[in-house]
Amino acid sequence: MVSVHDGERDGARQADAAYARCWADLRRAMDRTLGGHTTIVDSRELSVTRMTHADRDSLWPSLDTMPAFLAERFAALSREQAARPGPDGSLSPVEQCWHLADLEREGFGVRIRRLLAHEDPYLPDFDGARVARERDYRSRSLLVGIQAFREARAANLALLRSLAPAQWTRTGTQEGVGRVALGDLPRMMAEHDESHRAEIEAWGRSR
Ligand code: NI
Repeated sequence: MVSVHDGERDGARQADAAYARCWADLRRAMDRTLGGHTTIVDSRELSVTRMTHADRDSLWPSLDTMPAFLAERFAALSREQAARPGPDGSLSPVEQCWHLADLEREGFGVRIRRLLAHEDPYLPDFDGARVARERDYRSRSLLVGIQAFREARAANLALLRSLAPAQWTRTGTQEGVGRVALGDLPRMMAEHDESHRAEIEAWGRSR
């Protein structure tokens, strides 16, 4: 398993640390996912999802409502307020929205499509800290970021809901994680949402 991920190599900037915390949350979520819903079936640590349809169905409501959660918490902010960092160097509101939007498109969206289109694809890491540095999220529009996330999330969920049962067990290898099945993706998305919901709740309490 790989530990160097998502800005952990250069923790000098607070934003990097914030994205690294996000990664640590996701890593723990993956450990829970692999522990609770998958099995090691050979030396390559092939994991096969055991989530039931009921398990997955229980995740759709929170996955569906994450864009509305962002809009409800952030929509009334001025541009200056949206760019102000959260408590303890956590992400500003506009960074939260664009991080979620870009991860949804370039992380989860790309992984879902590669798992469907290819046999045992390699799934590159999405380096949230590097992407954030390169794209200067704080200079962007918060509302455009929420809309980008809303569209990407809706497209991913529509695709996931359209899958035939046999497709959920398609597998690939994700950089920094290992073997993942398509059926793991909804839970990974939900756990990632949850870590950001918690940060946004903390941001709300600190105001
Ligand atoms: Ni994150």
